Amino acid sequence: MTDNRRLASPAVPLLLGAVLLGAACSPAASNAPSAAQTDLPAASAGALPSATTRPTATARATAPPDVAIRTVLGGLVAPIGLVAIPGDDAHVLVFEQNGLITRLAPADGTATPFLDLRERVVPLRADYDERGLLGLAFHPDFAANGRLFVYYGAPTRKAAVAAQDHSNTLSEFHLDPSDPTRADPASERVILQFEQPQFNHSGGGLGFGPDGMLYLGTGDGGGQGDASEGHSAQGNAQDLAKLNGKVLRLDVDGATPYAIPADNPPLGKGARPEIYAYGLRNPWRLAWEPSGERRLIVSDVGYGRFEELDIVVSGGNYGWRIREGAHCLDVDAPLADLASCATTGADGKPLIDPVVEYTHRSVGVAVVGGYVYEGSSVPAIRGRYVFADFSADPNNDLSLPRGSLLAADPGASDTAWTWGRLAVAGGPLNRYVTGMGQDGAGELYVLTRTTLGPTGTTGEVLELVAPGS
Ligand SMILES: [Ca+2]
Repeated sequence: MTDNRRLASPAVPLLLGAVLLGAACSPAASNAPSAAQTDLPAASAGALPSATTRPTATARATAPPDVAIRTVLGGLVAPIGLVAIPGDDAHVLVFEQNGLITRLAPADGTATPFLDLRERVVPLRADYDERGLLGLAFHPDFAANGRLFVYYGAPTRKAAVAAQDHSNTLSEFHLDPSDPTRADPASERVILQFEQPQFNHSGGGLGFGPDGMLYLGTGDGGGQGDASEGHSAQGNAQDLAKLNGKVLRLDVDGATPYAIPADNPPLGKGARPEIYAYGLRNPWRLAWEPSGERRLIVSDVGYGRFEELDIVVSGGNYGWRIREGAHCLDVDAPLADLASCATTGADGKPLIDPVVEYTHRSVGVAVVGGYVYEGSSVPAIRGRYVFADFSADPNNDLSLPRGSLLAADPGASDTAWTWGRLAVAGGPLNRYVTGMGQDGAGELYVLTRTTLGPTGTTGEVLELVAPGS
């Protein structure tokens, strides 16, 4: 069954029973939810399904709170990211899925318009959508050159072609020389565009690495199982001729609009040279460790059962759609436990398992990558990688917001990290969590809303603070 057919079915409350960042395509959330859930083996329905998953014992609803939240800004539509402005520790940019970018002083909540891309972003569906403005990153020399980059879904350039939903667009803007508190909306320069067959799984992780290169996480193109119309026979994520389902690495200083870094991995004849890593489904967020090895941590949203964090290295194959998390996957029977599957991709290279994975039954349906905490206001989480999940969907019901905060302990090993829930003062968040943010001092923020779709005015910027503060 194609995603389009499923989307067209009036009998399936897909947009409330399904969802974000690809969890919408879960077969458990569409065709036979009850059977799918009850068919899950006990080992998979619990919290500890695999050797790569070692939750800590810190996380029970009754535990003392690890963190508290402070509302910094409300009344937004769909905030999904917050990034520190280089050279200006007093301000951050908050970006929303609908294309609005706001300059915010977290200390007092002062917010002013920075850039409005609403007319350039593909029109969003109010009930549920994964398109829109998905990523924002400052050039490493932003304080001197005023350059910043955004990744968004624009109306497709190929309207006459079947299975083209929108054009994934990476663009550069620069500050307005007459008002450096804003970007110049006329300064857009498109760096890269590529087509996306479906409305979901556009990725969105965007950032400059310690090496000065620009990294972009791209989704597999959407639909279900990386096997819908417009997807390659082996899936887009395993097709090195496509940009979908990858982490790309570009040198935006070496040429116009970009150069291929000389040390991008050699991936063979026909491979797109922008590809840094592949076999990803929907790499929604990415960030580097702030010190030490500076490993690249990518959150890859799963299909029907498993959410994952990956340490992404040059030339790595992260398994999708041969595997989901550390588990074999049959896209035609995605809830089945396969005894075995390929351990390498078509190129013979090994598939790399996640450092953290969790089940939909144990936590939630879509992992939201965060940051290693290096701030000072919450000593209890210092050094931990703080991340989130969009929402739990007990009984395939996503109509209530049930986002979670999580934290992992980056270890020396790239094979298994301990992790657990963060207990929030006052109880559950009761919000959908759509993104994490980090200011110039390393303090962390959570971007939320209480509507499933990108509509309304329930969007909030929450700061993580110490309990009792
Ligand atoms: Ca994977």
